[in-house]
Amino acid sequence: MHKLPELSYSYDGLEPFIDEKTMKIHHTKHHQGYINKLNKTLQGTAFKDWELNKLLKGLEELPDKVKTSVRNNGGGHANHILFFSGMSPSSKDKPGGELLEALKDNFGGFEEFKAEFEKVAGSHFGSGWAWLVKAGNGVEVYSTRGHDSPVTNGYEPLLNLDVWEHAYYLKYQNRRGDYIENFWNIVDWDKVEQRFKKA
Ligand code: MN3
Repeated sequence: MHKLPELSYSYDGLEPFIDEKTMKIHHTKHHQGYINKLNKTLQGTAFKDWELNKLLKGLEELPDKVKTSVRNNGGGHANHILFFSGMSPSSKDKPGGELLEALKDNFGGFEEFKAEFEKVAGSHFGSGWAWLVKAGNGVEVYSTRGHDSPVTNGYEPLLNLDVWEHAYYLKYQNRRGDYIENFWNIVDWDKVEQRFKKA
């Protein structure tokens, strides 16, 4: 059985950048909803004890009757774990160490990386996610549709931003750009650095 992880901060912890009501609904209704549907799909199958990463890595080999649900609900579960745990009320302005070096190598600098991430997140059509991933020896920025996970494509996710409307509509309505810009205030760069080291 897959379970909803608790947040390491309170629902109002990311105010004023993400509002309490959005966080509460996002965590207890949307994220929990994906978990409920995933568990229902896996119930009584050979995959019920598989870890999330194993399911997503092996997605294409899964039988059709579970594949679509694992893509959408397993992906939804994994992406929200990464998203919620990648934010913090007390975050630093920018990463350091090897991650900063990788961003410089790939994008020319931290500001250039941010501009690229904002462009990808802002121009993604419809529901999906913007990503910073480790790909081979470098890092890459791109977006996925629905809840598609970079893990399925062999990438290690480092940072993601939910650009489904449920992630920002109550506070920002159609102003996705403002939501994206404010995201930088709450990125937990210590966490992202740790993910980079482990990847
Ligand atoms: Mn979401």
